[in-house]
Parts: sequence; C-alpha cells; structure tokens
Amino acid sequence: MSEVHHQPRTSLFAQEPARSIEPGERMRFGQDGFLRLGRLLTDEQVKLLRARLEHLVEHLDALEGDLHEVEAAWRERPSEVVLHLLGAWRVDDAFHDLVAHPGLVHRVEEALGCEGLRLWHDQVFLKPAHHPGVVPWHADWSYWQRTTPCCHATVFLALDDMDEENGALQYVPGSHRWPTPPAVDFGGPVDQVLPHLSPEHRAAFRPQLQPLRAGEALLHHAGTLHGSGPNRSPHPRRAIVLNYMAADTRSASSDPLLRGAVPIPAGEVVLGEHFPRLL
Ligand SMILES: O=C(O)CCC(=O)C(=O)O
Repeated sequence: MSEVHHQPRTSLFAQEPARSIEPGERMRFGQDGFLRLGRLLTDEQVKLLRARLEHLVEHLDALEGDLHEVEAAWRERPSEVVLHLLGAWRVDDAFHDLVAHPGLVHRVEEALGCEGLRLWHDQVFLKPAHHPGVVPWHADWSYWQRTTPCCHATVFLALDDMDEENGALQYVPGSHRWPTPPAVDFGGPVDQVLPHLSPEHRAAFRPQLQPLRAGEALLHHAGTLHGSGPNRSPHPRRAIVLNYMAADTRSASSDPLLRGAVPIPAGEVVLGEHFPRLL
C-alpha cells in the first residue's frame, strides 16, 4: 500500500492561514491534556457544515455503507442514545476538506510533538433538542489500541453554541497521565468508568465544563477523560470531531482498522486512502 496525501476537493478552507501554537500552549497541553483552540470557522462555514450534517443524517440509511460506523445503540434506542457516527469525510466534500484545515493541522502536530500528521478518522455527535442522551466519561485511547504507539489527538468542533444546558464537552485535567481505563458502552450510563479509577484518581476526578461558541474548537490528548451531559435545550447540539495521529503510527492488528478499510498487517505503518497524510 502506498502513501496518499490529502488533496482538497473544494476551495472552502483554501484561504485559511496556517496557524501555530505558542510554547506556553504546548506546555499547557502537556499538563492538562487539552487546549482551547478558539475560533476556527466563520459563520458561513458553520452554516454550510450544519446543512451537510443534516443532509448526512437525513440520508443515513443510504450512506451508511460508505461510513465506518453508526452507533449501534442509537439504532436500537434513538430516543435515549446520542447519534454518533464515523467517516463523514468519506461521503461529503466539505467534511473531506475540513480534516486538513490549515488552521488546525500544524497546531495538532505541534501539540503532539510529532513529525508528520495523519488522519485517523472523523466523527459526528448529534444531540437533538430535549434529548436525554449523554456521552459517558471515556478516554479515546481505550478504543484505539489497534494502532500504536499512542500519539493521537482529537479536535472537537462546535457547530452550535454549547453550555451546561445543552451538554457542552467536559474534560478531566491531567487525566491523560492516568492508566488507560477500559472502553465503556456509549449507549450506557455516564459514570461507567468511575469504578475503574484508583481511589487517588477518583478523588482527582474533577471535570471542567468547556463552553464554546459555534465555530470554536478544542484539542485533547487521546488519554484525556472527557464526556458530556444531556441536551435540555430546545435546539440541537451538533459537533464534528477530528481524530489525528502521528504519521508513523503503526497497525497493531491484522483485522481492518476501520470498517471498509483494507487491513494493514500488525507492525506496518498505517497508510493508504483511508488514512491520508496531512503534513
Ligand atoms: O460530543 C461529545 O460530547 C463527545 C465528543 C467526544 O467524545 C470527543 O470529542 O472525543
């Protein structure tokens, strides 16, 4: 398999300047396991991505075969579980180009301290208005150990203003330095992870709410515990999540790393059309 470099298909983000993080921000990312990235998208870009997301959800049955995953618990209990899917960038040009946004990729690479950046996958989280669904406390790395080593980070991009009422994302500062907990069930209760933390870490488990305006972004380390509450507001709460990894990340499994992707033998660098090189 050969390297595939990401090539934008639209001019949506072509004029965006490349942005770097400050040395102080790199240090904060190392200490806290997350960083606020500030405003990334214009109001027009937010509107367009909302429309694309709505289109995707309306045509989910037809598109599902080209996505990597649609949350199975949501299929069974949509009135209780948050809609969560992987692979929107494979089916929509705006999502496709967003993953290589010049205002993001250099900052992610610098925060990780790696040389070269690759897309792992993207995700969409949709909490409809007045919806009880939560995102249980979890660390992304609990789900990603079919790749190695852990040099992965996630951008959380708000398509709506987010606060306590509609279930803004929350981080547990410093938790990326704790042992990785087991994966939890996204269709289950919010606090499944707590019994797996040591007494010391349970005492230090103090989530911080991250209110955002639509178009603003957060960055977190793959080990950082995060989660979010229900949407008690009369509006949908929509987010796009972009998952990145160091360019030299290797496969740790001989099964396909994502549904629809060609298997990469354990030990080989993860590359090819499903895992494009961004930097
Ligand atoms: O939408 C949410 O609250 C969850 C997002 C999430 O799990 C992530 O950004 O990795």
